[in-house]
Amino acid sequence: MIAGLRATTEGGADLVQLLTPEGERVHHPDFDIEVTPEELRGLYRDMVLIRRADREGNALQRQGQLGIWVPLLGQEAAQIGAGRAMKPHDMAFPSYREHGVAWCRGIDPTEILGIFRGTDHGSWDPLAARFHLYTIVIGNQCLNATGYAMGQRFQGKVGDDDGEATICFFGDGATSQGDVHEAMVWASVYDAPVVFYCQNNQWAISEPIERQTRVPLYQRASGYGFPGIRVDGNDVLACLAVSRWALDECRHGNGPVLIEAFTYRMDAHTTSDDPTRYRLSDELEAWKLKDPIERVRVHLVKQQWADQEFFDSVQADADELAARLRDFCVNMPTPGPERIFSEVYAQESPQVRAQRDEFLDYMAGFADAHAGGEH
Ligand SMILES: Cc1ncc(C[n+]2csc(CCOP(=O)(O)OP(=O)(O)O)c2C)c(N)n1
Ligand SMILES: [Mg+2]
Repeated sequence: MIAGLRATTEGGADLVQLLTPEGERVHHPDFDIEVTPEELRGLYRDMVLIRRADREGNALQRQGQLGIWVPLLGQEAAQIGAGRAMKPHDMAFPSYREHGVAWCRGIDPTEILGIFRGTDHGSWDPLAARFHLYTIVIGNQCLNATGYAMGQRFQGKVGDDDGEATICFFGDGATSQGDVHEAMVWASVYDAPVVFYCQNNQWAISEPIERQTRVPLYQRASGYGFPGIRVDGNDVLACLAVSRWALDECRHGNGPVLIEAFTYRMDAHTTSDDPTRYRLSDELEAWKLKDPIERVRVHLVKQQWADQEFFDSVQADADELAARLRDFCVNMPTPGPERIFSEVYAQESPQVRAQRDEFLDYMAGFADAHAGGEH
């Protein structure tokens, strides 16, 4: 079915917004925050840089350097707002599209490339970065996050300003998975300090939000017994404010919280997908007017919080990042196939050693043997 221009371009009366698509600052009775010009410039820079990294990832896939790419285009505010709301000791569990949150956790975008080139599962240490590895199995990370958050609670790590919180990222389609339901039940009855952060980007590959729910997703929280908030997912200030509030609730022992970041997937689901097969371009055009970066740029200019020199320097940083990513990607070594024997088990066993030796003997039988080399 091709969907028409749907009501889902509007978030409704409950939508928390602090910066309109036109770049006007508006106020909210519950979730207002003040940011300095420097902070807002920082959020702008984050969004521009991660969008640029995302576009480069897409281009690298098109040029055969990556097997697949998962674009975040359009979801920069939802991710940077939530990522920048986290304190250093908070923990995040992503799905596979959270390049912006990874950025906020200090993970260099080069570390994501191996996942989509098929050479590793992510090269960062999840505990050190306080950012778990990407999860492709839809909704599964909500169970992991809930288990982790229950541990935070049982170990007495919640209760005051220094408490810890967990945030879990998933999509609108994921809300139809049993894992997400189970996670919310467990989180609720154990008061787990977990923020369920649903990026409702209106689509689960080709399935529209109408096929996931008859009620706005944030309202489902009441069925589990915790608060649910719908935030303008294209408004980085609102995402920052609501996420900060929700994480603070959790660290003080008042979790869980559900946040529905109402946003839009501007590009294809992945580079393997062609969205023109199932959605009309007028929907995309309507969402382009709500671009998360443009409204911050307009606001910075209107407030005279940024000059041309600043915008030029961000552009130069983005160009440099893109060049660095490209350089890293085209020079990435291809690991030898024997790595499967050394990196699956923590400790070598006699059986695995024997299988490895047999495999290496076999590979050595080829004239242009590839085993053991980087090509
Ligand atoms: C358990 C499981 N079922 C199916 C898939 C295939 N799949 C990959 S992405 C996706 C859609 C997810 O949509 P949503 O949760 O809205 O997240 P989005 O991709 O829009 O960020 C599906 C069904 C999968 N990865 N895991
Ligand atoms: Mg989705």
